[in-house]
Amino acid sequence: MRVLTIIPTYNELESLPKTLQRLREAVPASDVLVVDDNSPDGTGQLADRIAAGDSQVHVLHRKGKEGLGAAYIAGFKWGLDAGYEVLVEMDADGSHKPEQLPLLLDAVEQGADLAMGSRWVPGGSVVNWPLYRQAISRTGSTYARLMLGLDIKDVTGGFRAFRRSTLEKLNLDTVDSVGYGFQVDLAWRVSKLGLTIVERPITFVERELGASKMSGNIVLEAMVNVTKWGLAARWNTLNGKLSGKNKNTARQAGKA
Ligand SMILES: Nc1nc2c(ncn2[C@@H]2O[C@H](COP(=O)(O)OP(=O)(O)OP(=O)(O)O)[C@@H](O)[C@H]2O)c(=O)[nH]1
Ligand SMILES: [Mg+2]
Repeated sequence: MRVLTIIPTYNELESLPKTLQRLREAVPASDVLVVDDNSPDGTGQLADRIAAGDSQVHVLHRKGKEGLGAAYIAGFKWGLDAGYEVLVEMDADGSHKPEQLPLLLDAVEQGADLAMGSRWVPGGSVVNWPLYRQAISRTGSTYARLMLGLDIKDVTGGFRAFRRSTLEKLNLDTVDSVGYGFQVDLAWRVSKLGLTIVERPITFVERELGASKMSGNIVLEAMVNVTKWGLAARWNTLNGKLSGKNKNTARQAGKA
């Protein structure tokens, strides 16, 4: 299968070279697309220099910082246009181990429509993550699971392999979530389509270099969106049941 690993970057000058080197060694068959949002620290130019020496590395330059979600959508479109069969999401900061990517690719090869790296299934773990981050992540995942009725343990995780046909069904132009909400949004869309999602245990390592882009706003956006989607889904179900009942009542009235 032709695989493209998409790595969104914003100010990842220190982390990107090592991540790219590890990825190219761990999964030499995968092409790579760095999607840079015009990082002020020059990550985009660094990526260009690496790409100049490696025909399997590509760079997509975007005008400015628009968030992780927008960067991935642009990357997916680029990859779909180029004909890739599997499209991978991976962070630049070393949190996702390129050496574990084969676990996800194997799952897709065995039939999964979406393979997700998971910190919260047996065998999964986090390294050097402060307790408060673990608490936010676990609580966020549990809330999304309950609200959306998702059977996924790590809903916000960002180490994923999508089968091409899965992305083609997602209506990417209507996705506008930015941060963790984007990951939940995509997982939920795949789940609603009834496609096969599998979780594989991964070891998530806290970034060693550079600064986090996580913010209170990103967490808030995810919470608000999950609540909105969950309530809308319940409303639709209720409405469906009510209109079904009304039809039955009308039918019975017609018979009488
Ligand atoms: N292109 C682009 N990439 C982004 C943007 N925001 C974050 N990223 C990248 O997305 C990946 C994840 O961002 P992180 O800052 O590591 O966010 P996080 O993993 O939730 O936070 P930490 O756990 O603190 O690292 C990294 O590769 C970032 O460089 C953005 O607006 N545009
Ligand atoms: Mg990170």
